[in-house]
Amino acid sequence: MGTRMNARVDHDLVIVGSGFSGIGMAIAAKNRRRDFVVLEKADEIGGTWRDNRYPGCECDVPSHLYSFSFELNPYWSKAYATADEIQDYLLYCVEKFDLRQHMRFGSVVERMTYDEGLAAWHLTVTTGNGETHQLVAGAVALGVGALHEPVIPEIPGIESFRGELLHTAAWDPGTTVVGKRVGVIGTGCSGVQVIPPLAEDAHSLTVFQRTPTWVLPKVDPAYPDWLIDQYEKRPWLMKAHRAKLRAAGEVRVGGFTKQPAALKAASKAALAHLRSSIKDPKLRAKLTPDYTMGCKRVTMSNTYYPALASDHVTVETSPIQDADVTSLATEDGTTHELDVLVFATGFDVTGSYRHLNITGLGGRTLDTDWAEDIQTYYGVTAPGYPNLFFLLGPNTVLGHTSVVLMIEAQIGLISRLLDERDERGATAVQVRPQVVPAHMQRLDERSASSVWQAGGCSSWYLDDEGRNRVLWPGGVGEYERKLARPELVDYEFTGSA
Ligand code: N01
Repeated sequence: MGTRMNARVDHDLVIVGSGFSGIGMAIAAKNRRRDFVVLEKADEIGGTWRDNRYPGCECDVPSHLYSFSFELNPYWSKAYATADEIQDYLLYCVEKFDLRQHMRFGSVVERMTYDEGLAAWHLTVTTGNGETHQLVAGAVALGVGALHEPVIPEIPGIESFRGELLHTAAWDPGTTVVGKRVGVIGTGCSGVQVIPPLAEDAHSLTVFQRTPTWVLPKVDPAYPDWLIDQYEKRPWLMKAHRAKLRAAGEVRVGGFTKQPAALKAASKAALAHLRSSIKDPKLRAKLTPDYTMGCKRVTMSNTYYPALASDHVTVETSPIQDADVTSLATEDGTTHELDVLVFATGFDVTGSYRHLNITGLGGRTLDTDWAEDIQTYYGVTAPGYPNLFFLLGPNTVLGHTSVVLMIEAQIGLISRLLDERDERGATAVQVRPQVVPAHMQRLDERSASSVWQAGGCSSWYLDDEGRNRVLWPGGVGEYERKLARPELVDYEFTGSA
């Protein structure tokens, strides 16, 4: 099981979650012969790509960039992988690196409390059979996912609705909408993907749109067998392809943070896509965004607009008023009779952390600290929470390229900090509180001119005060360099093993 550094703990490292973050962290821990377990609340590995099983679910980041750099996959079937294909890739990684023996499925972390005397975390964990037990961890890495906790908007009367209610992120694969009257609330990335297949099967479909989305055409060719064959035989070719995709992502970030002409060109392409797909001027007006492209995540689809143009599909822009047993009413006085209502209404980004009830040094809680403002250092560590690490934490999500790159950089930093702690004979590592405000100020200054804050829209990227606490406002290369060569003076190493 690896080497345990601190004899007073059950495990040197506890990893929470088994999506890309948790699996990547587990591989790194295994390579370093650390003693670790992975706590997963579901009964199978995977996060986003296990839970998002709605029809049409795909990743809008190119497949060859959406994989670990150390485990490239020549077999992606097309430019943008489906959810199933990505989950299969993760399953493959778990088997290849023999991680199942470290997985504890059906394990829900209810509470985490830091014990300064032990320099360790006490975790209260409930298991599938309802039993609760305690674990003591020398360090905890949280890979609980930014996009995990579904948001269901409050709609007066919704509890009386007798039809089927579904959220895109908690889809029952047995669901069929054939011949049914379906409503979809939300037109973000999930809505744009789920609407076309639902429209194909449904008797009628009503799309409740609050804000129209920017939609680019999707160039998604299938990869021919000969290419897959070449990638298998000559991995350098696949690496070259990946390098190009990565460079394109780095160019895009300039568009989001400084809004140059590139974004204008993309807006033109999206509006041309809208014009050529939607002939009815009234519908086109409804679907035309009134905010700068990139302010919300840009979507890509060749089937979304044609679905909305179908005779049996209605785009309702009047706000939802309330629900009753069989219908949703909108403020314009229309009653929409429905058999199925789908929420494509997104995620509560800090919700996953709230459920963990994290108490750090001196009894401070992450909930209270983050209710005021989310303060982290490169999204990986937070002052007052020693030996605790976030994967894909605040200000490290990307709107333009692959988050797996960020996750790998974070895994490298966490591994380095833990190694350093152990080599120094210390028991705790935490970011020095005094370096964090200046770091956050730099992020704020960079975010202020970004399209996310200045683009004239609201989105899950911004907190209640309008501050970006989700996205990294820079390039991936820059982030990787910062994490690969950390300023160790920014961290405190305390205690003695
Ligand atoms: O969620 P969202 P999502 N009444 O929050 C609407 C990733 N992702 O699941 O814009 C009416 O973006 C809301 O309206 P408005 C990706 O990073 C990736 O679609 O707030 N409508 C909006 O239209 C993405 O950014 C892929 O006015 C209500 C929608 O619901 C992130 O997940 C695929 C409402 C929510 O959009 C989240 O995307 C899918 C209400 N009360 C998702 N409340 C990839 O391909 C909310 N809305 C990688």
